Parts: sequence; structure tokens; C-alpha cells
Amino acid sequence: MSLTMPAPDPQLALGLDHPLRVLDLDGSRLPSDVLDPHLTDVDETALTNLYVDMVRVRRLDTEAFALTRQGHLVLWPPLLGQEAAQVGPARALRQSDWVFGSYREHGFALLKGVDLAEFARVWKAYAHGGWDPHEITMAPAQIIIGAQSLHATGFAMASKMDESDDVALACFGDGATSEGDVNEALVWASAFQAPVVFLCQNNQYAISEPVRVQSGTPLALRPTGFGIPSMRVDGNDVLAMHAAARIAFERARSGGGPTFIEAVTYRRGPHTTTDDPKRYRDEAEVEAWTAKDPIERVERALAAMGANMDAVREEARIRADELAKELRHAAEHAEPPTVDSIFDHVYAQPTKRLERQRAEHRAFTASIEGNR
Ligand SMILES: Cc1ncc(C[n+]2csc(CCOP(=O)(O)OP(=O)(O)O)c2C)c(N)n1
Ligand SMILES: [Mg+2]
Repeated sequence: MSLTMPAPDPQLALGLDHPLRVLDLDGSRLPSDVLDPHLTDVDETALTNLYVDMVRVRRLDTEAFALTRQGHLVLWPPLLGQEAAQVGPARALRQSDWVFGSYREHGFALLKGVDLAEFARVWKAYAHGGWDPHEITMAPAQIIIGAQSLHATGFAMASKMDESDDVALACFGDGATSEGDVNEALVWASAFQAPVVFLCQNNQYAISEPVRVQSGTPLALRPTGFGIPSMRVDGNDVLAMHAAARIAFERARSGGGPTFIEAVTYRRGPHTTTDDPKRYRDEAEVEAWTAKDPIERVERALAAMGANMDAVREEARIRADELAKELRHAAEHAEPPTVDSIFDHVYAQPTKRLERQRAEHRAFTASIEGNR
């Protein structure tokens, strides 16, 4: 593979003044020279499908949150408010494209087709990885902030070497852009023109640290220093996110190299179920972002298109209820792993030493049981 650096482009970052948007807060359609050419096939049916997806993702989130409070799951990082930032790009992916996400990528997991029983085991701390990454072409949730951007870039480099047109999507947060891993991934992606898309969901906080104290520039400006084109997009506008992702995936697939998308959005819930955001942010700020709700915006857009909103809402409600029921059943009935199973996933083939350790451990456990 040869090292070919792209020529510097003064137009590398789009949307710095105003994030790219095609659906206004009242649901009306705004023209966009950049995004409109990538939305010509998105009609009322396609927008309805995106709406139903977002309602399902939100329901997955609220149900899992409740399950955690009720003791059926042990931890949950909510995505309330970030549904459009995930559904838009998720629906622009091909199934053979890979997603490398953080711990908040529940929308991607759902739309990639994760088995809810395996998903529930992750958040019940019954499994380290949970789902089989190869089955749904999505890597396990990454807790090490930013590490998945390197995995995605490595995958993309391999995809290019294999002359495949599968692309990798790296999803991370605003805080992750300060990590070495993300910056190193940007260097490699740019140097090798790897088919990777960096999706930064700028939800305004890295736990309690607001983005305004994390960066002196818009995050979308950072990748331009690496020679990577970027778009700053309204992350609460599912159509804008869908179009931006289509642009980025198409560029990657056709040999145009990496793209960075900053989705400007907001985490309306706590960082995780163990966090109390009232200690570091004002309720007024949350209310201001609630007014920019991504789902209500699409409801207004569909109503303006003349959709039968009662029928659309009913369909979404039924699909969301089914999902919630399935998740609840999975969380309540998940089988805990045996302690013995810790030895199963160390190596593909067990070594003699590992087998000896397993035998010692079994004997130890049996001795404790015997003394009870
Ligand atoms: C390398 C590393 N450093 C610190 C942490 C602790 N930590 C967990 S979440 C988090 C904030 C991440 O913020 P951001 O990247 O904006 O993602 P968000 O949680 O907002 O989706 C931190 C610092 C970690 N998991 N990994
Ligand atoms: Mg964040």
C-alpha cells in the first residue's frame, strides 16, 4: 500500500458557522446544496421508517433505564436525545459495513440486529462482550474512551488491502476527541486514505466536563489538521445525519478516504445510571435541548407531508412495545455465567496450563461448597 496524502483542501470543514440541517425545528424542509442531492429518494415512507426506528431506539433506552433502576440490569448509559445521530447513519450503512462504537451505541446495535438476550447480558454484567461481532458486523461496546477509532481504522486499512468496498464506522463522543487514540487513528486514516468514517456524537459533555472547556475550536475543525474532510451536522436532524453519512460512506467506498462527522446533539439523561447530572448542569439547558427533540421534529415533518399521524404513531407504539417486552423478558430471565466459564474465552484453544488452572479452580470451588 502506498502512502498518498491528499492535496490540502481549503473547504475541508462544512457547517462550521451553522451545523448542516435540512429539517427545521418546526418540521419544515430547509434547502441544502450539500445534503439535498443525497436525499432525493427519501419519501414519506422512508421518513416514516426512520421515525419508527427512532421511537424504537428511544423505547429500548427508556426500558433499559427502568430495568436498571429495578435491579434487572446493573448499568445503563442512556442515549436519550441522540436517537437521530445514530438512526440516520445506521440506516445509511450496508449490513457488511462494520460499526466500532462506544458503550452508548444502542441505536446502532438495535438496527444492526443484535439479539436482545445477548444484549441484555452485557448490561447485566453477565458477559464481557455479549453479542458475536461477526454475526452483526458490530464490535462489542468499547469502554476505553476512543480505542474503537483505532480498531475501525485498522479494519478499514485491511478492507482496502483486501480490495473490499466494506467501510468502517467509528463512533465516539466529544470527550474522546481529546484522547491520543482518536488522534492517532486520524493520522493513520489520513496517511493510508482508509475507508473509515469517524462519527463524533458531540453530546456536549464528557461525564461532567462540558465541551466548551474541552476544546477551543469546533470539534469538526480538528480533523482538518489531519487532512480529513469534515462536516458539522445538526445531530437532532435525522435526515441531515442520514445524508451526511451517505456522503461519507460513498466517499470511503469509492476510494476517497476518511471523513469526520460531528453530530451536534445533547445527552438529556445522566452519563450513566450512576451519575447525577444536576450537580454539573442547569435544568434550563436540558429544557432548551428538549425543545429540539429529534423525534417530535420528524412528527411535524410527516404531518406537514400529509401523513396519517394517528396510524404512524400507532405503528411505532406497537413496534416499541414489542421491543420493550422482549428486552424485559431477556433481562429478567438472563442466566448468570458459571464462574468456570471465565476460562473458556482466554484462548481459542485452551493450553495445558489453562486447563490445570481450571482444574485447580474447580477443586477450590468444590472445597468451599463442601464446607458450607
Ligand atoms: C481511556 C479512558 N479514560 C477515562 C475513562 C473514563 N470515562 C468513561 S466515560 C468518559 C467520558 C467520555 O465522554 P465522551 O467521549 O464525550 O462520550 P459520552 O460518554 O458523552 O458519550 C470518561 C472520561 C475511560 N473509560 N477510558
Ligand atoms: Mg460526550
